Amino acid sequence: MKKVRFDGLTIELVSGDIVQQPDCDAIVNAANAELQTGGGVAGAIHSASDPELAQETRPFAPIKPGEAVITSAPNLPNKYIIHCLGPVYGRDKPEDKLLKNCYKNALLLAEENGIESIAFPAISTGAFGYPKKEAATIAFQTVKETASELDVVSFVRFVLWSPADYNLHWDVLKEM
Ligand code: AR6
Repeated sequence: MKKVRFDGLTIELVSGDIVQQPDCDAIVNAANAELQTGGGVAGAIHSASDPELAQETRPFAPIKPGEAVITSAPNLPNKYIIHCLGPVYGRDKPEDKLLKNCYKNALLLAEENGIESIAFPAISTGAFGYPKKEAATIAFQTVKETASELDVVSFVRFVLWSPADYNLHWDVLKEM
């Protein structure tokens, strides 16, 4: 586990599973446009949750790349799930702006909902094919740029699936 402080925010990196972050008010889903279950993070969250989640997301769908919506977190230890649709690398353009919008919109939605602690997966870096180092740079830059707009949100965790992803993210963060 690694931690850095920035402008009143703690940014933490861990290796692990997004559905096992009981100490965070909200977890972020790397969703599909339909906000239904799928592979990777979306599959893990919908499986660990309840069919009620798919019912709660349905009225919001479809969402566009870069958008974020918030729901409750049935059967999970968190209060909220923030669902973000990342860009498909090579298809949804401009990818960097769309990925940035995901992180920014999720953080602002957290702020509006009184969320103090939030856990992100590495959005778009699985099925959507975003190169991990570039995605990590955008993720951290966006958190830093948005920090001045956040009073309530004070803790941002990145949950990286593999030790290799964790190491790559730490290399990027410490350079910044
Ligand atoms: N906890 C944390 N990270 C995870 C987990 C987990 N349980 N499982 C995978 N990862 P992805 P995307 C990592 O594919 O690229 C889905 O099918 C994974 O190694 O979940 O935004 C949806 O239905 C990768 O680094 O999200 C969408 O159609 C990162 O999380 C589509 O995939 C994101 O991988 C979204 O693709």
